[in-house]
Amino acid sequence: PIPVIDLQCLNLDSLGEACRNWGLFRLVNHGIPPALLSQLQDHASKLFSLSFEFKQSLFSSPLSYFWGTPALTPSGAALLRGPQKSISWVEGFNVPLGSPLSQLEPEDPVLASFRLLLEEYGKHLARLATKIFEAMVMKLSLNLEEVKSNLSESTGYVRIYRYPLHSMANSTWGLDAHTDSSVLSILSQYEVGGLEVLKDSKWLQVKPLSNTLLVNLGDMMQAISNDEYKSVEHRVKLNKQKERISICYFVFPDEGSVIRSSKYKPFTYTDFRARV
Ligand code: AKG
Repeated sequence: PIPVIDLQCLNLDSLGEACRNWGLFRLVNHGIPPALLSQLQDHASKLFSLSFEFKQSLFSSPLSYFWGTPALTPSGAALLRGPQKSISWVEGFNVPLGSPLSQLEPEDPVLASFRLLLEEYGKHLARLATKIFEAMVMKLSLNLEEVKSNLSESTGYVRIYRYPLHSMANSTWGLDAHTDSSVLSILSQYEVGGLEVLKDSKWLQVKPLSNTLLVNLGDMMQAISNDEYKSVEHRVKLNKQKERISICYFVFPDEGSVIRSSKYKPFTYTDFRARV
């Protein structure tokens, strides 16, 4: 079973084991109100149900819209593994948390309430990311001050996905196998499953559990840990009956900041992006 980490009584040994052996874990007692998670889900569904033209018109707003590929932002892996495979059936929004969401059209009621929820959610995510990252660094016996200066919660971003239902769900991918280039990714998935992770060369389903978040380590964390921790390969299957909505928060350092690890040459976030 996928490891479970309780944030209220954080056990560093269990955390280290999950990071080494799995590269992901379920997070419980994270302190995010269940109502906030379900409201976000409802609002995301409403946002996706708006017209394509409207969604496209948000392209250059802080909620940049994509369809088919999350191309505006780094999609993974590069320093450690080279270019990633392609991705397919998905639409979504990228929301950089550091950007002024207040620029969103205030007269649109769906956007107005979505913005408030995202701002609230963003604060929780920044809190979780900091706590989890610090615990990982402590477990790795790295110098927190040195590594921490690389991280900035405001440079993380949220990506909201909708995977449409698809009659050929077995042969069509929402997201093809990939790793994340982030330090950490914190995923909120709802009732509809589809996420799979690679463990010991086998694909395992990661069923959604209520009020449980999923944390997966990205390539940057693998590099920071000198490969002790693992950036886990994952993919998303489509569903024949139901569409799937998920919300993922990617933790990234400031663009110019240099990440040092003894195994790799010093690298920057931009190095990771450049190779995608
Ligand atoms: C990613 O954002 O890297 C994902 O794999 C998303 C996973 C999901 O939607 O459950």
